[in-house]
Amino acid sequence: MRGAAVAKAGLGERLKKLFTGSGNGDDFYEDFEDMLIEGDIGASVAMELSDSLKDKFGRKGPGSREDVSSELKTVLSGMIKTADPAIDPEKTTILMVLGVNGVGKTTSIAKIADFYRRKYNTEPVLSAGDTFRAAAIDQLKLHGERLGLRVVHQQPGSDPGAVIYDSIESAKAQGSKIIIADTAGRMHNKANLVKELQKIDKIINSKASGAEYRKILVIDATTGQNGFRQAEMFHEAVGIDQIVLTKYDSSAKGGVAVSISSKLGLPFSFIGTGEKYSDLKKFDAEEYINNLLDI
Ligand SMILES: Nc1nc2c(ncn2[C@@H]2O[C@H](COP(=O)(O)OP(=O)(O)OP(=O)(O)O)[C@@H](O)[C@H]2O)c(=O)[nH]1
Ligand SMILES: [Mg+2]
Repeated sequence: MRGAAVAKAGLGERLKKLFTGSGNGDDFYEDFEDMLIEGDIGASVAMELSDSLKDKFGRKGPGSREDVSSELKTVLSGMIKTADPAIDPEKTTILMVLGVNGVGKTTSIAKIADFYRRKYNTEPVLSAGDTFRAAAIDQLKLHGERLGLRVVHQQPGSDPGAVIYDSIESAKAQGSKIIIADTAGRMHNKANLVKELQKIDKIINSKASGAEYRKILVIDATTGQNGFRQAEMFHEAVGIDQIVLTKYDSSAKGGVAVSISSKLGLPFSFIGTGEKYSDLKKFDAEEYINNLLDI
C-alpha cells in the first residue's frame, strides 16, 4: 500500500515494556512521554497526558500497566471529538473534501457517496474540483461509473470554483440533494493552494443558503505528526468541520487524531479501513482509544 508506515509496536506494547524494565519511579514519566511522542501523539499532548498521570499516581508513578491504561482511557475520552456524519436528507448537503495529495480524498469521496446512497437511498453528485492534476478527473469519473453516480467535470486546468458551481446548479436541476466535491491537494505552492481553496469556499458559501455545507478534511493515519500541521493549515485557510482518518488498516494507529482533536478542537466522522467502497466506518472514539492503547 502506498504511504504505509513501517510497522510500529502499539502504545500498549510499549507500555508493557515500561513496566517490565526497572523504569518505575522518577524516570517513568520521561519514558512515558517519549513513548507517546514516538506513537505520534505529539509533544504537547504527551506532556498533558503525563501530567494527568502525575496528578493521579504521584511522583513514583503508577503501579501497573492496567492503572495507566484505565487512566489514559478516561483522559483520552475527553480529548477525542467525534462528529456524526448523518445528514438531513430533506436538505441539500454540500461536502467540500480537502487534504494534501495522496491522503485518500478521491477514494473517500467515492466511499462517502456510497455510504450516503445506501443510507438515504439517494444519488449524490460528484464534483471533479481537482482540476490541477489531469488524471484526477478521470479517477473520479471512474468511481462515478462504478457506483452509477453522476460526475460533473470540466477540462483539466479549468477553474475548480466554476466546476463546483456547475455541480451545485446541476444537482439542483436534477433534484439531487448531496454534492461531494473533490479538490486539489497540491498547487504550485502553498499560498496558491490556500488562495484557491478560499475562492472555492466563497463560491460554495454564495450558493449554500438553506443548505448544509461541510468542509471535510482527509488525514492519512500513516503520516504521523505531519497530519497535525496539515489540519492546522487547512483549518486556518477555510475552517474544517469534520475529519476522515484514512489508511487505518495499515499498521499506524493514527495517534495524530488525539492532538488534532484536543489542540484544534476538530471532530472525526469517518475512518477509512481499506481500498474498497465498503471500507469506511463511522469514527468510534472508544474503539479508536482501545486500539491506540492495545486494550
Ligand atoms: N489501505 C488503504 N488505502 C487507501 C485508503 N484510502 C485511500 N487509499 C489509497 O491511497 C491512495 C491514494 O488515494 P486517493 O484517493 O487517490 O488520494 P487523493 O488524496 O485523492 O490523492 P491526490 O488526488 O493525488 O491528491 C490510493 O491508492 C487509494 O486506494 C484506506 O483507507 N486504506
Ligand atoms: Mg484525488
